[in-house]
Amino acid sequence: MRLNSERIQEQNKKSLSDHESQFDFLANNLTRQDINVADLVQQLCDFQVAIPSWALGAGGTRFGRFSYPGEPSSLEQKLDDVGILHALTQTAGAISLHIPWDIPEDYSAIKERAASHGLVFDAVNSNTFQDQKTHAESYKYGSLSNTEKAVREQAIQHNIEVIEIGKRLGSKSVTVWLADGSNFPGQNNFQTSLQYTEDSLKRIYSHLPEDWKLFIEYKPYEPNFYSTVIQDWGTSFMLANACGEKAYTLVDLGHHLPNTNIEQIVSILMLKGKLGGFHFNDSKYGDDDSTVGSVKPYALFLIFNELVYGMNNNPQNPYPSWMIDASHNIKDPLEDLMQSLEAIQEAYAKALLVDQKALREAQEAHDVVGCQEMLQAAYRTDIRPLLQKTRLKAGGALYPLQAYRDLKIRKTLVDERGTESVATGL
Ligand code: LRH
Ligand code: MN
Ligand code: MN
Repeated sequence: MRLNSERIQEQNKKSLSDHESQFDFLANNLTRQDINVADLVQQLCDFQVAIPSWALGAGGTRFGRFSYPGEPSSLEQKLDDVGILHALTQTAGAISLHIPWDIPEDYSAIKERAASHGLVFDAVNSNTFQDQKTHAESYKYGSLSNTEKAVREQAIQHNIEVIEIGKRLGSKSVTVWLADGSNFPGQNNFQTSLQYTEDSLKRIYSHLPEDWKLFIEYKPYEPNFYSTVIQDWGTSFMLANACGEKAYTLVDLGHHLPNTNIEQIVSILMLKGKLGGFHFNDSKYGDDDSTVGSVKPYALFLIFNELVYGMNNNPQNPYPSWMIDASHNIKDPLEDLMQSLEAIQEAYAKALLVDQKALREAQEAHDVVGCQEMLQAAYRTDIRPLLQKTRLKAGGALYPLQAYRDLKIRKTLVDERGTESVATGL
């Protein structure tokens, strides 16, 4: 399925004049506040978010899975789906693969296909939370932390293979998320589990190419419900420090206990130069993997406010790698991803409106009300015309979701792939 730019431009024509008047109104307001609108548009154009290969099909839970018609059933088709998202939004210029869910067969064909959509390969993700038919050992009692050397060794080798796959694709980072932990008190020795994990991660780290990064993801619970070895940012940070300067903490928004102050975590990690990557999603309860910004949009804005501050003030922290890590049980995955992309861009754009210097001064003057007003004024600004302008400039759709529906893209995918195709992944 190819979505050429002529079709998108044709679609844009319908709403161009509406867009122009809304944009002019906003741009005038922002200019009056001494905000450089052209700079804003450029910063938004440069902001690209990776799409995980496992988010293109319907997710499901342990209670059931409802497939979505026209799901991509091969890596090629997944690339085509991300290509559609990127063509419409111009902000999804990368794909992140989970191994072994999406192992390329013909590397040059896959790379060509990605390039034809303007996509690059973001972090590769290892999987030591599911047993593989080709593997002798089981991860039932853990992987990198397992008390059995043979299991740890298998998990280490898998991660090394994932790095090798990533090298062939042009990825520059590997993300390790461990399900390791325990389900019952007394099941594991906490210290031994952590020590084995550290030793195993160091082995993986020693295979990392010079210009690569190792991202260590944390999560408090699930699938284990008593303890998780890498339960929080502190544990991930400790392990990243133990591995070395190419190892970083990865923050997944869904991997926190309710009400955790994620913006503060982001800020401290950036101060210490250790925020490597980000997985966006939203949740009401835990790792719900809901559409970004659907439940707590203000919290997302506050997180972006810290990210923008860190990107401006913390040269010790590399530019973070951005990815959506959401799943969709009932929605069209592509529509859901477009909603997530829009929410991310919206939060980023609003955070860019905050006058960091004025905020700093108000903080130092202990003007508590003033500080809050500044944040809320930025948050309450309807910046959607700015996002439309950014997409228009980059060749995307003014209204991606509307264009997707009007152009009947899902129908075309179903006609091509059938209603029975099933995507791999969670
Ligand atoms: C774990 C996680 C991690 C996995 C992905 C499938 O909950 O967020 O990033 O790799 O889900
Ligand atoms: Mn994640
Ligand atoms: Mn998760």
